[in-house]
Amino acid sequence: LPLNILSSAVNNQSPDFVSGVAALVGRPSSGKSSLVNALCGAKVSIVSPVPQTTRNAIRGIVSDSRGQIVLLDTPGYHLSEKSINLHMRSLVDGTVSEADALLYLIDSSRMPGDEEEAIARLLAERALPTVVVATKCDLPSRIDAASFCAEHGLTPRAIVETRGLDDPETADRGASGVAAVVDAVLAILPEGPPWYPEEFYTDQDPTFRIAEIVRERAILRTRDEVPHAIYVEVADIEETEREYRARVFLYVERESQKGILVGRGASVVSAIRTESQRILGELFPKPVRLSLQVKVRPKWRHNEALLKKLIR
Ligand SMILES: Nc1nc2c(ncn2[C@@H]2O[C@H](COP(=O)(O)OP(=O)(O)OP(=O)(O)O)[C@@H](O)[C@H]2O)c(=O)[nH]1
Ligand SMILES: [Mg+2]
Repeated sequence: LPLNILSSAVNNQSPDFVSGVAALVGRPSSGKSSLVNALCGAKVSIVSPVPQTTRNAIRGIVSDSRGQIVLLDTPGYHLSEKSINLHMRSLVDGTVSEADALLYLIDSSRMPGDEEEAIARLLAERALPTVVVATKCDLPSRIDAASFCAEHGLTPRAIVETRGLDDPETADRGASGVAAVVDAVLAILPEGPPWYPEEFYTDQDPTFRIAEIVRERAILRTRDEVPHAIYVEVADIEETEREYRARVFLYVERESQKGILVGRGASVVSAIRTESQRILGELFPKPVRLSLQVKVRPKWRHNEALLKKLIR
């Protein structure tokens, strides 16, 4: 299967080549995963309008002649005492500790609230080299990132605006602000060799990518509490000469949610399957054939052992 980590490095680097980890931090739905995908020029991290879509620290890789940025997408920083949110928040804290630089995303279309204040406090304490990204500048502005940072004792090395990244595939790297984000991050990373071959844009294993694409499609087809109640497990993958075949379970917490996810005459789960296969077909070198089954696992979001496995 593709996309395993290789140890060989890019050789044609300049003497002042930089490399390092840049972690993306921001409240839920601030546009972190959309920015990672735009930076990498590929679908690395799943995106939806539902807050708390990302549950893991997802790596995307950006390389050019000046350096290599290892991006770490993180779950939105959400103030809630539910155990799943505690797990996600501690993942963000851990990710920030590993980073050489931070990308702090401030959604310019939303009023800052307690959550934004809490993130600003956290980042001010860490004092890592930071690029602030004011996202969604195509929408009416409700916050001025520069004065917000000044009020909260943050001294970013740069403030960059991004726009139009709800459609990262068509976004122009210049006009959308994506190229400026790359320039700003390369300017603050330490000198060092590349960690991945130049052509790599992620290090996720195929099993995780399949699970995430299926979860994205399931989130986009459901509403209210259902998206949050879904987790996906790939039971097994088989590779034949022509295709990959994966058996996938979608778990929800209640019978009623299962009914919604399956849909009348299995219409919803069939649509999830078709869409996932189409997207995975573009990501993998061969077609991916899925068999999906919806199952109920009561209160999985309170299962500490499972959360430890899922959120990392
Ligand atoms: N108008 C507009 N919408 C955007 C932009 N960037 C992202 N969005 C939308 O914002 C929503 C959330 O985007 P995500 O990239 O999933 O946000 P996130 O920060 O990763 O969210 P979590 O993983 O839930 O924390 C999606 O509906 C995106 O399409 C932008 O530049 N402009
Ligand atoms: Mg995300």
